[in-house]
Amino acid sequence: EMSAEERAFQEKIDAEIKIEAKNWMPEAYRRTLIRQISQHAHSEIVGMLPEGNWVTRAPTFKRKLQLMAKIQDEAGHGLYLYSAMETLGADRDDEIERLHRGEVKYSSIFNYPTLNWADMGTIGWLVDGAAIVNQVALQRTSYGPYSRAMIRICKEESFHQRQGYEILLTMMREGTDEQKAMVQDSINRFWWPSLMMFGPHDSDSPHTGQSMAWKIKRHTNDELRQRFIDQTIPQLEFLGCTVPDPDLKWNEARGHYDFGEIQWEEFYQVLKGNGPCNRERLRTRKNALDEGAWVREAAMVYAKKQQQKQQQ
Ligand code: FAQ
Repeated sequence: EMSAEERAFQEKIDAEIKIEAKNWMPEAYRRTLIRQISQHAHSEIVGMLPEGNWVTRAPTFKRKLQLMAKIQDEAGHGLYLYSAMETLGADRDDEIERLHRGEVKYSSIFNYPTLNWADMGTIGWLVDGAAIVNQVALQRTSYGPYSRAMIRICKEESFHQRQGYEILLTMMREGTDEQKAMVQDSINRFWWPSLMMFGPHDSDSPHTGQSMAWKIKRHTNDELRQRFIDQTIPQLEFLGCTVPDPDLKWNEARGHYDFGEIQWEEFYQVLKGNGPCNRERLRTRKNALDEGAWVREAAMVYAKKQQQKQQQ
């Protein structure tokens, strides 16, 4: 049985009116948003690490600048998303603590290593590409601050995607055989993990039903995964590369690409913390927090001194 408040809330959702921070909302709606937005923010921050690995080894000065700018954008997205999360009453430090204790998730994709320079292209093209498909849909999410964050973030994310694709295109057009092989190797490693970014099949996704009803999610995991594949395969063909999926095939009747079954066992192992880099990623984040402690303390002491001066 819905209360009058809940009914009014659902009517607003149905009428496409955004929910704002100070509006009444069901506790479960608030909790779902804190869960999703914090996971999204953590992903942006942890997502800096695989690319950070290549800043000192970028092949040219310009590539280095581009990569650094992209990584800084991701930091901005993370901070922006933490702010959106705070409008729901969650505390940033608490949520980061929970991440470091391994209690909450961040995107599975960032638990894979970056082994060659082509990975910087592949991450931009496939990982940011998948992120965009998901985030374009979230621009229409029902919670106002999250929706507005997505509009801004999508603009930068499309730039990242093109940046990544251009790295791969350059390697395929002007590269040596060895460099071309690097591109294919990179796509082979990142293809399936990129498809896993969209989450479990709809039939195995505990949150999709309620999140669709609340219009937090505007499309299901499987819908967005299919959209990503459909738009990515022509780009793959233009590159002159393949994906490691013998079942991938255009289906004229469906008007979509068919594709093989994802290794869900691998996905759930990564979610449990057993992916190739899970431990390293969390260790790096914890160290960053510990090593920055003196800066935060100094800033607090300085702020206090300034305040005391003003009171005198
Ligand atoms: N990894 O019932 P559902 C980026 C969890 S892009 C880890 O389907 P939901 C940009 C899920 O949380 C990446 N966990 O859940 C960038 C839930 O666990 P819980 C970030 C996953 O929420 C690019 C459980 O499985 N983007 O950072 C994953 O309705 C390059 C059941 O799943 C976002 O976070 C996964 N792949 O749908 C940065 C987008 N999939 O919480 C740097 C916002 C599912 O019950 C470099 N999030 N889980 O313990 C969403 O759209 C949704 O949360 C989904 C999952 C679609 C990810």
